[in-house]
Amino acid sequence: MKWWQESVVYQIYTRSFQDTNNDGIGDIPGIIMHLDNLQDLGVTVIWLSPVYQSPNEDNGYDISDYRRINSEYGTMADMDQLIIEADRRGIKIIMDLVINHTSTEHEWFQKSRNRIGKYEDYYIWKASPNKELPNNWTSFFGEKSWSYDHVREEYYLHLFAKEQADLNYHHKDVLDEVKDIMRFWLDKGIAGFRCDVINILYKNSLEDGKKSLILIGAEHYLNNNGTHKIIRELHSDVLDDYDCFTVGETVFATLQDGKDLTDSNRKELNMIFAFEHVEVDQFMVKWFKKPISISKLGRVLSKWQLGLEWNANYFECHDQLRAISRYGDADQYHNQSGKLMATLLLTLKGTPFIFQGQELGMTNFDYKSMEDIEDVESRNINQLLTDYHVPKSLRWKMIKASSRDNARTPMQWNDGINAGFSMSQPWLKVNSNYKTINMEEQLNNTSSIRSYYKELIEFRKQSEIILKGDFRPKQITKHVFVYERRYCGQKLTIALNFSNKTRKIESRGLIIKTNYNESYRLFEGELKAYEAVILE
Ligand code: ISL
Ligand code: CA
Repeated sequence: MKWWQESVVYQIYTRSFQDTNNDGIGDIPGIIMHLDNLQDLGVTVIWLSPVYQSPNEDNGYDISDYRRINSEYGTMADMDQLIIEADRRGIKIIMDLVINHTSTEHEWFQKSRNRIGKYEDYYIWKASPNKELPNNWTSFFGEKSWSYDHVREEYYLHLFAKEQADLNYHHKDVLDEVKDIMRFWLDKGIAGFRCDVINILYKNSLEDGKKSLILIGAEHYLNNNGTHKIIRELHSDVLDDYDCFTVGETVFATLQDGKDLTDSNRKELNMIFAFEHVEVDQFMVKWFKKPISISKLGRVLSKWQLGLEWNANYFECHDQLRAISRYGDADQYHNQSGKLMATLLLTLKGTPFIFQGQELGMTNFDYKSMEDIEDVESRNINQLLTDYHVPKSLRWKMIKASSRDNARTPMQWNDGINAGFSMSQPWLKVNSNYKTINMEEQLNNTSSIRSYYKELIEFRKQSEIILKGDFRPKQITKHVFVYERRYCGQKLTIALNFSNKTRKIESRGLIIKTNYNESYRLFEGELKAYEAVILE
């Protein structure tokens, strides 16, 4: 096994993690402050969401200098110290590599709009004599994907916010710049990259896209050979020289795309973040709070588990809803459903990714209006819905049920001022449930969600079956998901009840883990509400 297959990764969204200088914004010293805590949890890799210099239109996913640290988060010296201090605790760091686009404040863009030297074609520009948009493409954030630049008097393409201009991968120098940036960070001792929207880099053509409800134009840039070629080149020219790994964030990837991207013979990526399982509740369910289809979730997860040799597993990140609020019951069965999601995440085949606060069972925000929202995606969607005359209450309902800020609320460290995140007004409001859901309360409480994460992470590290075993779905119904892991004639059965009623299942066995505190041993086929068991 490779070290990154045995790893447990913890994603840190620095802005919301821990503020140490009381400006209301999380920072790198705040991460250093909690390294012991992460080591205690059993984490062996940290994925840092972007901490590079950025005007923060999209919280760091709009980079203006890849070799500088955002001064809100600290200095390069802080970053160097973080790498050293993490290493002392057996924790490696992977960075976010955002190379589909840069901030329009990036020096390259500034030179490009002024047509300076080789930079002229670093971005995707299009003249338009009659001021019509160059094509009908729409962006991931719902708007048109072209903006007019008054300096160059041309349109530029942006598949995300208008402050995030897409780089032009038809220009060879762009890729060379990326390689240098990667080496810069790898030489500093980081252990790899989470590659942001890595499957959309190469644009085949700029022709009009097919009619579609979302993302018009995607067929011209999703998972094409140009992108595969770029990824292979990054692998052979850079990554191969280091002991590191990559996880690609791959929007709208099919299982076949996943196979192509992670097939070790092709030398592209080590694993990907697929989206199908976090899209089972897309739109109707997410916006209108219809119950999520557990059978669909089970089928999708099984398909990917069976289809790939190895992959990344996740249920939360800075773009997704909180898992308890989404798949569980945050009110009545908070503790059980938090542990249920932990059981699922940590017993699947692949490398598990935990998002900060997930180990505490943090939930979706409790905001009351648009004024509390910072997320650029939510603000754009709200604007779009306003333009379509969607009534305010319905707009809010939709934003509340889908906003990425649900996951981005500040970490809940204790029941003190601002949940211990900061002494001054946090950049994004703290969830008011911090009085009961917080780290301090859970740390020494043996029945807390955090204690369960810690226990299960340790269990996973010791279990060859979980680490190396095959995956077999056993029973997938409207409410339960049961699967086996098998290795060298041994097996474990994992049974999960995603409902608030007792459910009968076919499997039997000896319980070695349960998310209920009672110590009962023999499992006779009845799962309690939101119960999760691991059977021998
Ligand atoms: O978050 C989404 C839906 O709510 C996705 O459409 C998301 O934009 C997509 O998964 C790409 O995400 C990544 O790149 C974006 C950035 O805003 C996200 O935070 C990042 O994870 C642009 O860099
Ligand atoms: Ca700060």
